[in-house]
Amino acid sequence: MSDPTNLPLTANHWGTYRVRSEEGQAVEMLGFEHDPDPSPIGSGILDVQTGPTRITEPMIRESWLESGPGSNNEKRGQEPFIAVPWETANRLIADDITRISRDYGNASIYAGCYGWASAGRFHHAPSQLKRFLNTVGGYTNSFGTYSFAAAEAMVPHILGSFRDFIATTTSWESIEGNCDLFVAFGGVPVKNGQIESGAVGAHVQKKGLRAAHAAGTHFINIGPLRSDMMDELGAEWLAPRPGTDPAILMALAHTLITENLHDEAFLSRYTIGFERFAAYVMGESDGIVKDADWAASIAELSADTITDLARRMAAQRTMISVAWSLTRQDHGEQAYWAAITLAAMLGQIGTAGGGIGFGYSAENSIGNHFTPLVAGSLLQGDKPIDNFIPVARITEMLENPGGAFQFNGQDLTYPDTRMVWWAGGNPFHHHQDLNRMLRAWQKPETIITNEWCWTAMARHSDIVLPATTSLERNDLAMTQRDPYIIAMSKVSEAPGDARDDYDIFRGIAKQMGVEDTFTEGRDEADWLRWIYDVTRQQAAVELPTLKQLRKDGFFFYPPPEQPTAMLREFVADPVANALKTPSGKIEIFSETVDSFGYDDCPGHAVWREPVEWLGNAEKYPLHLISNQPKDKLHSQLDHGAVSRKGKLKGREPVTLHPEDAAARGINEGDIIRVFNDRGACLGVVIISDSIRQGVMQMSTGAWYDPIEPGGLCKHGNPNVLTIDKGTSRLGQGPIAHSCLVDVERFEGEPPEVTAFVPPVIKRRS
Ligand SMILES: Nc1nc2c(c(=O)[nH]1)N[C@H]1C(S)=C(S)[C@@H](COP(=O)(O)OP(=O)(O)OC[C@H]3O[C@@H](n4cnc5c(=O)[nH]c(N)nc54)[C@H](O)[C@@H]3O)O[C@H]1N2
Ligand SMILES: Nc1nc2c(c(=O)[nH]1)N[C@H]1C(S)=C(S)[C@@H](COP(=O)(O)OP(=O)(O)OC[C@H]3O[C@@H](n4cnc5c(=O)[nH]c(N)nc54)[C@H](O)[C@@H]3O)O[C@H]1N2
Ligand SMILES: [Mo]
Repeated sequence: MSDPTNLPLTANHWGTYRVRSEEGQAVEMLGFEHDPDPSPIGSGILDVQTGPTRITEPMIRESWLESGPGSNNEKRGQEPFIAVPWETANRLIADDITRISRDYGNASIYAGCYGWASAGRFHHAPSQLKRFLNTVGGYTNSFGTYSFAAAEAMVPHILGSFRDFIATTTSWESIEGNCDLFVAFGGVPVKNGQIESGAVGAHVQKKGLRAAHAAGTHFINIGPLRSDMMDELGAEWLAPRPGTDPAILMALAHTLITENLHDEAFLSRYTIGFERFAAYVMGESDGIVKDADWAASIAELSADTITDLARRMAAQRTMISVAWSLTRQDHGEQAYWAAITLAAMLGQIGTAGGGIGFGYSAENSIGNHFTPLVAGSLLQGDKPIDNFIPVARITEMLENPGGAFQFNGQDLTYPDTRMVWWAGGNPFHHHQDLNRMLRAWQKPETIITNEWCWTAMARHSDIVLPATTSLERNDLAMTQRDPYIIAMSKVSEAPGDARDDYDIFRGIAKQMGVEDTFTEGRDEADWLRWIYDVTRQQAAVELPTLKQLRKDGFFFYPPPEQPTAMLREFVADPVANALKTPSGKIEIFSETVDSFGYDDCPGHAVWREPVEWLGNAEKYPLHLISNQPKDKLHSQLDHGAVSRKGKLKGREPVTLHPEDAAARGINEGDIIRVFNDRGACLGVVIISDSIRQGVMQMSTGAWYDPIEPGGLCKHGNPNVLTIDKGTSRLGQGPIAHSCLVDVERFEGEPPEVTAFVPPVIKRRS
């Protein structure tokens, strides 16, 4: 067998792989030799590069093609598609952009287009779409992510930035040997560390956890799932009611204040507004004392556990880790603000292994040791218009053209959307309350999707443009938060008429007479050179030439000598290294946020009851946690072998507590119907006492597969159940994790899963 390190490399959000190809197609993906813990997710693509789920020709929904834009929109997702040549698709799209732009203005084109697409700085589908639309008058964009929208809006008011601090998270090297107590709200589920947006050279999350454990760090997993922490860490498991973390954090603060364990010197030197928060915690401002008894009744943790935890945190070097999931909840701003406040009270911010970290639970980079890289990317061009919506307000935008809404201190209005275009994302995966979204989906006259496989998003479009996968193109994988730069090689030939997103837009741009503006005369190779040059110019060390990089396959961008400790420089000199907040300090009270006058997000961290939680679970008694899937990234590769292997009876597994199962006569392996007023889906039961009683867990990612429009999802997409509401007027983030449901055994013949059966495709003679 030949040396695998001679094989070409490819990269994706779940890792870097050596790829063996046969007859123009990748047949084997081997973990990168520098990766101690490669993820199996990668090879999930091998069996679906071609076959029935692959889209190989441009497709147009029958009524749209025959009767024009806006025809029979209610049939989206059910009607046959007609395969057409590229020239036809390009001409019809060009005409429709021209019509909408002329009659309604470009704000009526929504291309916020949220989604993870694929790794690679050039072939990044959403950037390609946005660049193209900027050459033809612009579009309405989106702001923020589904990952942590509430934090992206909130944390800059407290720390001056959010992104800066996920790029400078205290590294595992700093935790190892320094951190005594690692308190993880939302745990550190190693399934998630398989992922990094943009690239992973070496997976380090497990290694970091093990090294810390071996050096004596004690872990506490606070959350509904024991499996959110590796067994071998011997973690304590506290399982409060989901969504009650802000109340627990308030009570921890209360204990510190009453026992005089808070660090007044730190608070006065590095923060402002502590008195306002303390008055709230002590009940002086609203008459409610946020003590351990108060929190115990909200969270269903014992008061002693809370006071004891506060004392332990004050007595030892403590890292507070807050999972990103805490932001994807009603009032998702509050857990982060409260956690930062508590960390400031402990006075350990900026120390080795202590302070706070955002999302050790989430990605490989959080805790990884790297020098932040300023990587070049495809330019999106000047924006002719700057309309936007907060990313998770898509349904509301479609429902309410011209409607007013508030966001982070701004009064804004929704555009009158006529066209929706997605490239590299899947709202039928990521958005909440899909049945409501489906109703709103009838509003636009034209929906276009660039995709490589028949996702629900593609099926519910009018025009589907067949894209390539990252295996089918050359690119550069680089991200700010991973030390490896990977030269990605084309290892498979694209099937049929599939084109990469650049060529897709180049064709439409040509039709519209703006090809040169779109391409600037560059082809793929020119753009890659340009992107790499920009990166080289800004790099801290000399990067190899592109030719050399291609030859070597990768470059390891050297991390700093000292392990990273978040906010160390600020703590060393808070004047010279002032934060980008109005005061230059950590804002425990924010005049800015207070001035917005939002009762759902006032001037300091507060406890607000979530819209749905176990404290108001009268009608639907179970709290649904729809966390990230272990065998795939979101909906990507759900149709591939790795994800399919993880299904039970072809459907999404659901974990139930033994008591909740017994109370409903449900047994291991039963097909169950999960339901609430918003919708229902099927799943297959795993019974386990490693979940908190009253909580059920069902990962995201199963391709949406309704029995009829708005009906039961046969496959198990939990977003038919989740609620579509903003976290608050400040962040307007999605709140998937605040969701109540009930379950029952599904009786009778279960309907066949058809998620992976392509739509009917017709051909014109
Ligand atoms: N209930 C619930 N819902 C959630 C969450 C949750 O915790 N619970 N989490 C949320 C979070 S954090 C996120 S980030 C979102 C993720 O939501 P998304 O990012 O929208 O999900 P993906 O499945 O990654 O969608 C990416 C799509 O891009 C396609 N694609 C990949 N490469 C290319 C390419 O090169 N060109 C083109 N044209 N297409 C490409 C893929 O096939 C896939 O369909 O989901 C959110 N939804
Ligand atoms: N394998 C894999 N990894 C992924 C992804 C994927 O799709 N697949 N997606 C990536 C993306 S886009 C993102 S944004 C990150 C997300 O990273 P996270 O947001 O951290 O991921 P989740 O799995 O949604 O949540 C982590 C855990 O938080 C716990 N939790 C939920 N609600 C609460 C609560 O109210 N309180 C407490 N204390 N705990 C709670 C749940 O038990 C859950 O397992 O993951 C990334 N990693
Ligand atoms: Mo995310």
